[in-house]
Amino acid sequence: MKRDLVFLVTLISLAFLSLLRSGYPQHIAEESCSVQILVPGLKGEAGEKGEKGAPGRPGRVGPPGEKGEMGDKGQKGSIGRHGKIGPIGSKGEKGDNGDIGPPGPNGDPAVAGVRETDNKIYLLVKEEKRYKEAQLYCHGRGGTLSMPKDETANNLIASYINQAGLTRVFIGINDLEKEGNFVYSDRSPMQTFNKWRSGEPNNAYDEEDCVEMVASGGWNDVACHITMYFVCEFDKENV
Ligand SMILES: [Ca+2]
Ligand SMILES: [Ca+2]
Repeated sequence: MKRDLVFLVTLISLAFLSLLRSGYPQHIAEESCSVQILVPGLKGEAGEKGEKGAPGRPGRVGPPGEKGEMGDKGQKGSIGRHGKIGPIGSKGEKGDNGDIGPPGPNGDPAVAGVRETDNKIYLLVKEEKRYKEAQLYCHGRGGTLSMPKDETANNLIASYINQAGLTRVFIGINDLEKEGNFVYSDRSPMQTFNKWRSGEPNNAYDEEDCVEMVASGGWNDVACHITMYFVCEFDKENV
């Protein structure tokens, strides 16, 4: 481009100068030997490509884009911490009664607890037996029908039968071998201590050879074939 312009200016300058010198166009031919008429040559080849220019300035900030679509749901979070303990609730109503439980094991009907002294154990047996059966029962367990030989023992047995709600029990005294000769069930003879009730022993109907104690602690001879509860005694040394 620049070359074309230079060429054009040169051409115009030369033409103007030639007019000034000749005044007439025919002078051009006459003076052809001295004045060269410049005719433009052929267009040159394209030049080499220039180097890459520096980067331009950044453009202005564009307007906000449209709102995007909602993203996918995130992963489930971990378990949170325990909350604080709440206040104590009000008392509930009384529940229904529970079902009746199964029956307990059978107790020993013959035994109503025991009583003890320093060297004796007394056992009230709530089984009605004749005197000799009662004696066998006690003997089979290592004892005898009870033999109150002093006030203390007699009071203990009396208290025992009272607490059991009884009125009479066999004790270990009899005159089976010899009428009127009372001995203890271990065959030891009666001593000075006795608790015969007033008028006893009376050997009523000539058949009373065994002895009962009544709730007051008093003694009475009775028939041996009647049945009643009885009290055994055991030496602690033999238990
Ligand atoms: Ca008698
Ligand atoms: Ca009697």
